[in-house]
Amino acid sequence: ELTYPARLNAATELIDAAVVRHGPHRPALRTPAGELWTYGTLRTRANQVAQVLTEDLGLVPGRRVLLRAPNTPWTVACWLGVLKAGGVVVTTMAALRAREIVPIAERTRPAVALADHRFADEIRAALPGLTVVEYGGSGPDDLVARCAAKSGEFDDVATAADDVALLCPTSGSTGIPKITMHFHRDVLSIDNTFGRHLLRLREDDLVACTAPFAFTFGLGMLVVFPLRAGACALLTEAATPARLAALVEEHGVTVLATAPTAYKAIVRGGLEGQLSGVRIGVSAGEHIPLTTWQELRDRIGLKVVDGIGATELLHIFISAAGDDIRPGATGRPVPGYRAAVLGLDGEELGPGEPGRLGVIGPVGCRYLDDKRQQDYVVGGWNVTGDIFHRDEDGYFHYHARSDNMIVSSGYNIGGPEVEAAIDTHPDVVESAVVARPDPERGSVVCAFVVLREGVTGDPAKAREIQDHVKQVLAPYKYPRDVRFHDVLPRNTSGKLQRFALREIIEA
Ligand code: 3SK
Repeated sequence: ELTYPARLNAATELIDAAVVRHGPHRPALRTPAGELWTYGTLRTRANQVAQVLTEDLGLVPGRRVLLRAPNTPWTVACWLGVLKAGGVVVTTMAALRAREIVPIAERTRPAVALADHRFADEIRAALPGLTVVEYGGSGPDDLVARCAAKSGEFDDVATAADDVALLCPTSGSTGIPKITMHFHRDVLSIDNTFGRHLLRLREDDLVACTAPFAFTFGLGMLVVFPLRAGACALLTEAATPARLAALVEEHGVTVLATAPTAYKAIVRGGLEGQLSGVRIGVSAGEHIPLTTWQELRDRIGLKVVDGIGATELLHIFISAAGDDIRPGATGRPVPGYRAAVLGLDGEELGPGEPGRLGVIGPVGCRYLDDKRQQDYVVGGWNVTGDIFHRDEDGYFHYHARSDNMIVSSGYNIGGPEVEAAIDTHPDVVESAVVARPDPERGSVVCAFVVLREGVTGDPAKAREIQDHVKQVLAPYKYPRDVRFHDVLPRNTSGKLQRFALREIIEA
């Protein structure tokens, strides 16, 4: 049982406590360009951000701050600074486009946005009326310049352990974002469970992770776990698998966390030798194929720690590490969590029977004002939408996703959201999107498109539609496979028959 004091500020525990425990001079954050922030520097800058927010921008505890930026040291300072000020961080993927940010902002109603200078104009145009403070640019109002004028001394707001700290949007299968809420104690819980029992970082570790902070896999791997251990994070902005492998070797990364797609590409490219200094490899976002796992073990002795997590539960809740790994299985419930395979009526199924995964633990799903809460939390279980079976020894084995969510390279892509984007193309009459199995990415988005009469469905038109989707949605959501049909299969009530589309793909 994990217990926390009634008054708890996650940022105080993450950075101020770390400075006391590990000293101000230890490296906390590094970048491939050679930037180095010590624990002392990070604390000062996080305090300065909190000062700007409260003294200049009038932020009061409980108000929300939209954070829009790639993984940079200043983004970490902003994230900690908002929590120190008692604010609530609204995390957004840098890859999202204006039309995806607007519904998130409408739901979360931020008081202010902190944005990397490369994203500031887009957000100003999308959300007129919102105060946007940018950083990393050169203007006199830049957050970095404002921080330089502050003392760096700040008394963190004494938030309650169950005050909301984070609002993390997750796209859901409908494309209408669900906003998950997480408390200050939840931030520490992920370290007290997965971090402490499975990951076990050391002070001398250098951690790299390709996931953005807005994907809570990245937040845990690059911010929460390293700061709790006194370790250092190497912050890389989007990197190809080849670049990632080179960075790992060049910088002496000892802990690597990425999606199976990257591990697969590294193995396929024969680059795994560059990972030979990695003592822990973590894989999440989707299930790592057994062949990739075995190749890494056989070629470089790396036994990758697979894990399943969810934004709703903040981080990983089933996993295995070291000698506990059973190749092919995801693992067992992380200490602190219980898991079960549930039948259609919510009954617990026995070994070998596939069903819906249910999880209970210190972090649970709390959607902000959303009736879909009742679909996720059923009979006390968090029902994640994944199909698993449990074996006789209590290891959980992954089967598939149960909804219309397409998981591609670890990204969750809501089919209807992509369809809505395709349908805004002037030549498109209607479209339907399904997952097409893919050896590299797990699945890719496959779109069946009906064009206006007289328009030819050729490769050029397919590319045009792909480009169109990339303009209106985060580019990773675009359909990699576009097929043209005269009509879409529908039943007599007019309902789309997706299974018929899947049959076409399989044929
Ligand atoms: O969505 C996931 O798969 C995930 C994995 C690890 C940590 C957090 C998340 C959301």
